[in-house]
Formats: sequence, structure tokens, C-alpha cells
Amino acid sequence: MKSFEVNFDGLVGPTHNYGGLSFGNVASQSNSQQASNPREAALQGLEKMKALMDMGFVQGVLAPQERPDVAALRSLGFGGTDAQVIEKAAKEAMPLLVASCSASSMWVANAATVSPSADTADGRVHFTAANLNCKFHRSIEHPTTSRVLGAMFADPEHFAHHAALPAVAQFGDEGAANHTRFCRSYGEAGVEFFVYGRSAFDSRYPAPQKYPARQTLEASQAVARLHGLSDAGVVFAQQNPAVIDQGVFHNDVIAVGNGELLFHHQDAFLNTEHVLAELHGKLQARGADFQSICVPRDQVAVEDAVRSYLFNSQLLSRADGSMLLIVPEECRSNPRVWQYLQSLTASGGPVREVKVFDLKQSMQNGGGPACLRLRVALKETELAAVNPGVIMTPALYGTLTRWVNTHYRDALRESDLADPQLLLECRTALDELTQILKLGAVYPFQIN
Ligand code: SUG
Repeated sequence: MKSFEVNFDGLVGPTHNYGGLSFGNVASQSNSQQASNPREAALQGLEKMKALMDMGFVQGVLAPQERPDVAALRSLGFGGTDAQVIEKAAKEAMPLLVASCSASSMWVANAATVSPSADTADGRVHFTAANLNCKFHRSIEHPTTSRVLGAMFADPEHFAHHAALPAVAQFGDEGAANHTRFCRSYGEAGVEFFVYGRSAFDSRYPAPQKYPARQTLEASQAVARLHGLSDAGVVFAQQNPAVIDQGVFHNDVIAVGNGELLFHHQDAFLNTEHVLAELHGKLQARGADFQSICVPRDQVAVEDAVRSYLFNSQLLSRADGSMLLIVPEECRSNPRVWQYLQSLTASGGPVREVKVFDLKQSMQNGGGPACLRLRVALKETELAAVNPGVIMTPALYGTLTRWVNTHYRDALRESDLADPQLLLECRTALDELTQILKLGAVYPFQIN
């Protein structure tokens, strides 16, 4: 049976702004308070989706969330009408209003961890929504994420959904950004690679000193258990705490994998040799031929990797067996990274081509090409069971482009977030979007 890796990209929501909300994420902190352009952000994302569709990849769309999150503000004690809630939050606690307006759900690599059916005990595709509990603005995403994923992957015969893990730092879970799946082909049993930043219950593991490690070992293990993965099909590895302290807040900022290939920085992991040997052994037992490409620090320093997002790229398999790397424009403007990429494609190895995309609006908040997509490996029958409304087509691309141009502002500053009109604009836009994507009622304003 045919199998596919489908990339579901997060559509950027109408409140995209630079709130400076993510301590440990260098771009988010350094672009705080700049004016954003939500319309441009959404169109840049749609361009990438269209380009992948045009290249023959199956491409999906994941809807943004309702923001401002009035319910979150109410839970923090702001009362009255929706407009009064926003007005009071703006007056008394602007940082909370900013957090409740974040369009951070666009980075759907953090929406959930997904295990394809070939890996799971019950032969279904498993999803666990990420609790994202390291940052308040992200911790409010998972209830709607679960509803949206439920509306996209509704058939219980093929899809199993798990609620987010307990919302405490000990089970901090950032979803697919710290999870990579290796396999010979997408429909065959593979090896799922979970990368964590610290252990919550075992003090023998080192931890970063400056910035938070968002993912714990115990969260990764819980997800593997929930999904019914076998010991032969998982590898757990610790991220190097020193790189977390240099701004590598998710593993997908320092490594990316696909098929039988891991592309990683020399400093990405602790005990690298052991990790690679375990991946190699477990994949070999699955009949797969694991390969890794290590980028040496003397060619690309961690700082350059963080600035350019070289590893936050999409590594895609082409029909001829070669691979294509989708990178952000920031890789081309960094001479060391660009030179490395030239040598990579000329080396005769598996990565033959690099395609560059302008995703600056998202990049300025620390979200590159890989952050913007959630990968779901599906067999033909499973793909047929996905809600067809969320699969990208030329017609859907046209409709979504018009929808963005109709509803999105082209500039947003912090002071604009207090405008009660913005809430109405967002709800009107999202109501229309649920009809376009055939999602049914998924947003709090549609349910309550
Ligand atoms: O969680 N930025 C996101 C970026 C997530 C990137 N995702 C992956 N690497 N997979 C984060 O830090 C910044 C929002 C702001 O500052 O306005 C933000 O949430």
C-alpha cells in the first residue's frame, strides 16, 4: 500500500505579533515590541504550502486559534463583557493581554506528537496534544488543538487522540519539535527518536543553567507509552544542555531527520556516539540503513545555526530517492551557512537540492519552516479518512489567500491588541475559516 508523509502547516492567525514572550528563544526576545504584519505572515506561510503542493507533496492546513483568548483572561480574574475583559487586562496587566493574543499556535510542530500506525500497538495513528506548559501563552493552546486535530482526523478506526500530559513542568511536552521518526518507507515500522532537555525526577541528568529545558524525559516516555510504541521502536536522547543555553529551545533548532537520514549539528546531543549507535542498531533491525550527516562546529557555529535556522529545515524525500531541504531566507544571508549548504548539495550525498523561502514574519519570533509544519505519516487508506477540507488544493490556496486578504491587518502593534474590534475581526474570520476547512465548531466562541 502507498504511504505518504503529509505536512500540515499552521496557518498564521490574525493576531500575529511580537510579544517577546519566549525566554530562551533568542529571536522572540530580540524582536519584542516590533510592529508585525499578520497578513504578510499568513501569505508567506501559504506560499510555502503552495510550493510544496506544486512539487507533488501532499500538503495540509492546520487552523489557527481564537485570540485574544478571552476565556484565559476570565480565568485570571478579568470579568464583564468580552470587550470589558480586554479593556481591563490592557489597563491592569498588559503582559497577560499580550500572551492571550499570541498567534503562537502557528508553530504546529509544537501542537502534538504523532506516531504513525506502523509503529503503534493497536495499528492506529496516535496523537498526543502537547501541554506546552513552559510558557503561559503556549499552555493555553492544547484544548483547541485537540478539538482541531479531532475534526481533521476524526475516524476512530484509524486515529487515536490523547489529551495533553498533566500540566506541570515535570511533564513539560513540546510535541513533534522534539520528536523525529526514522524509517525505510513511511508505511513500514520505524524508530521514533525522542529528544529531551532534562529529567524531572532524576537529578543525575545535567540541565541547562541559563534557559529552561522545555521537554522532560518523563514526558517523552509517557507519550511513547500512550502511543503503544515498543522498546525496539524508540530511542531517547538528551539534548546538550550547553546548546539550550545558546538558544536551542527545541531539538528542531539543531537537528532534523527524515527517512533513514539524521542531519544534525556536532553539539546537538549528549553522548552522540552512543545515540547514533542505538539509532543505527534499532533501524538495522527494522531493515533500514540509518545514515547521519554531522555539521561540524568549525564550519557552522551553534550561534550561526540559531540565527539562520539551518536545522529548522524540512528534509523531504523525492520520488527518485534523493532529498530536498527547505530552508529559510536567513540561511542564504549567512555566508558560512550558505557555503556549507553549497558543499552539502555538491557532496554526492542524499541531500541534492536546497529551496529557500521567505518566512521572515514567523522567523522573527523563532519559527522556521520546520516549526510551521506537523508531519503525519499516513497510509493510503488513512489519508482517505482525513477530513478532505484540510488538504491543500489550488482552489483551497486561492480561497485561503482571498480570506487572508479580506480579514487580516497589515500592521499590528502592542497597543492594537487592546482594540475590541480586533476580537470581532478574528472571530468573523475564524467562523468563515471553519466553513472553508469544514471543521465544524472548534473555537470557544462557537461552542459556548
Ligand atoms: O515556542 N515562539 C515560539 C516558537 C516556536 C518554534 N517552534 C519550533 N521550534 N518547533 C516558542 O518559543 C514567540 C511569541 C512571541 O514572543 O510573541 C513564540 O512563542
